[in-house]
Amino acid sequence: MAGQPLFSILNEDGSCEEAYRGLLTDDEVRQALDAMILNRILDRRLLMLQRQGRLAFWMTSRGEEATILGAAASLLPEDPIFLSYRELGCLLWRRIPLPLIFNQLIGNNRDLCLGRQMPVHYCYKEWAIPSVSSPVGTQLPHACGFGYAAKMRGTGQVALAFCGEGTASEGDFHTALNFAGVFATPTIFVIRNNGYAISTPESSQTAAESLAVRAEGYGMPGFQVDGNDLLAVVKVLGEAVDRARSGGGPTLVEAMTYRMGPHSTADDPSAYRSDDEAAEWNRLDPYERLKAHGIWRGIWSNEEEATIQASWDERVVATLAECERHPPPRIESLFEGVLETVSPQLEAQRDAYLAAHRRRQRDEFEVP
Ligand SMILES: Cc1ncc(C[n+]2csc(CCOP(=O)(O)OP(=O)(O)O)c2C)c(N)n1
Repeated sequence: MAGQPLFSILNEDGSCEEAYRGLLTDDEVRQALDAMILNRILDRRLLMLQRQGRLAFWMTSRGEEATILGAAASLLPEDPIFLSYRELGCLLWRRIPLPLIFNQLIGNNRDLCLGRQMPVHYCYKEWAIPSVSSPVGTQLPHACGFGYAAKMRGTGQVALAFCGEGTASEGDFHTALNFAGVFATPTIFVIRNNGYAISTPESSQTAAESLAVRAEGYGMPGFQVDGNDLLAVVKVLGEAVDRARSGGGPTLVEAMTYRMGPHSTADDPSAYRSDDEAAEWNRLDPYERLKAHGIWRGIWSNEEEATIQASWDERVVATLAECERHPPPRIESLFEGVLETVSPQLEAQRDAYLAAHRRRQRDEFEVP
């Protein structure tokens, strides 16, 4: 319960109590390690791509993978995940094909949303990933509403929403948790407490002993968990999912973790935090802890890690090159796919815009 010591399962040497071993199968531990490796390769490569001017924007998730993957692993494929923006790992856990992810980031003509959203504003209906929305916190009432609808329709689905500890200070957080508590919706709220909201430290977000204690005021269970311990996250979220699916209502989980990289490609963390602090969290690196666990289980090795790394590296480079070859969406698509019937006013605006666009293109290519 909220207020109690942080719940962890993994010991320093990667071992765990026998009772917890079954939380994940050997295959699931391997899948999580594989996803973490890919997540880190993407974090590094996409950051470089942005620096080279080939990508507009990227947001890192290095250090937070256990929280993100642990949440995804606790759900069924049909349970929607309302992302904030930093949860690439959920897409990897659900095995959304890499080209679909890259097409979104690039905003090319194969992007399912045709470049209408910023990079990392994912939307994959087929994988139960509703659209990411830029104003932080809006995903929380969305998840609550989805849970309410699922309850009324009896679909058995559970909705999970992520937010950062900074977003927990938004009004939408209160709206969503209060509604979810009152109507006992099958919704799980996961706060990724990664220490910072861009440069604002977590200490500026609350005077209470934790964010998890807020759950009591909303009439729901609240838990703090070691967010860098995949097994601990799976244990706490697995119980929350079972409770929600069996009619027990919502849960608030505060996962204590650390953003090891910058907030986004427009941030320099050395301006607001010390190297010593980052080094301390390096010791708790969620990948290293899960790797130690895999070795302890006898299902993972350094050789296997190197082979998987090399194979993903190669696939990522080739897939990126392929996706960069696709042109931007047709300019006309700006006016398509939103309204079933286009009004005469919009038609006139479209025609004027396209005529201006053609004129601009002609001027650009005309030799003076
Ligand atoms: C309503 C609103 N206010 C401000 C912003 C600008 N903004 C984008 S991300 C961010 C920080 C959010 O921090 P946190 O919730 O802790 O999540 P984290 O980025 O650490 O994952 C801010 C202030 C925004 N997108 N929406």
